[in-house]
Amino acid sequence: MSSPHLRTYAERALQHKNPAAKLLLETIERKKSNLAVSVDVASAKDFLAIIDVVGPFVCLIKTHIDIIHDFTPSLITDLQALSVKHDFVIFEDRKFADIGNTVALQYSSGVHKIASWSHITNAHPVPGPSIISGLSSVGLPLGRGLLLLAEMSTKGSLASGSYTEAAVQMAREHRNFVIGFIAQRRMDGIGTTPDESIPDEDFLILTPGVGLDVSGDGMGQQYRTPRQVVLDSGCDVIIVGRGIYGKDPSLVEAISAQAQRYRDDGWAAYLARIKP
Ligand code: 5IU
Repeated sequence: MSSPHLRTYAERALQHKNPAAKLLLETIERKKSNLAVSVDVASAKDFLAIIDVVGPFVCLIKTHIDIIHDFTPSLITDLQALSVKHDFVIFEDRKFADIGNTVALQYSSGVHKIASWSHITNAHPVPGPSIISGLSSVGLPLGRGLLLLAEMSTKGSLASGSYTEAAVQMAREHRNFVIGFIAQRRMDGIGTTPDESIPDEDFLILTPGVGLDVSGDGMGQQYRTPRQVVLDSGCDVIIVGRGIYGKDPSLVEAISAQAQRYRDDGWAAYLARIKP
C-alpha cells in the first residue's frame, strides 16, 4: 500500500481503530478542512466567540484550558455544544510530562477533568513509556487518543534526532492509544523498522508553527506556510493560532476571512499532495 500521506483522509479513516483518530480523519473529510485553530486567549467570552466564528472552517479546535482566567465547568458544556454545532474535534494541548500515576490524575481530575471532554491530548515522551500507560489507563476506556511530541516548532528545540526516533518507537509499541505526533514532518519510517503487525503504519501528524504572513513571533516561534507543511513535509493537520485571530478577538469578519484563507490553503496543498 502507498505511504499514508499519499492516500485520502477517508481511506485512512477506515484503517484506524482508535475512535479519536477515526473521528478526526472522518471530520477532515466531511468538512474538507485540515485546519485546526489554537485558541490561546485568556477570557472565556473571547474563547467561545472565536470558536463560534472559526467553527465552520475547522476540523479541530486546540485548547489550553489552563490559560482561561475565568474558567468554570460550564465553559466545557459551552465548548461541547459548539463542537456539536460546528462538527469539530477537541484537542487539549496539555503536554503532560510527569510519571504515570501523576499524569493519570492530572488527566482525569483537578479543576479541568480533561479526559472527560477532550477527544485528543498530548504528552512529552521524556518520562519514557510509563507516561503512555498512565494516560491510557484513563483515556483508552473513554475512546480518547494521544499524540506524542516528537518535534517542536521552536528555534533550538531539543526534540530532534535520537529523541524523535525514541518517541516514534514508543508510539509503535502503543498503537491502540497513540494515534500520532505533534511534529514538523512525517514520522513514518523514522527510527527502527515499522511494526510489521500493522499492515500500513499510519501516524497522524499535527503541526503547529503555521503562518502565511510572518516568519516568527520574536519569542522563538517559527512559521511555515500550509503548503510547506502539508505538501512538502507531508503533515496532516495545520495548527494555526495568532495567524487567524490576531490580537483582537472582536474582529469577527477578519477572523472568519483568515480562517477561510488557511482552510483553503491547507486543503489545496492536500489535494496537490494526493494527486496521482
Ligand atoms: N505549539 C507550537 N509549537 C510546538 C508545539 C505547540 O506552537 O512545537 I508542541 C502550540 C503553541 C500554541 C500554538 O498554542 O501551538 C501555536 O500558536 P501560534 O500559531 O499563535 O504561534
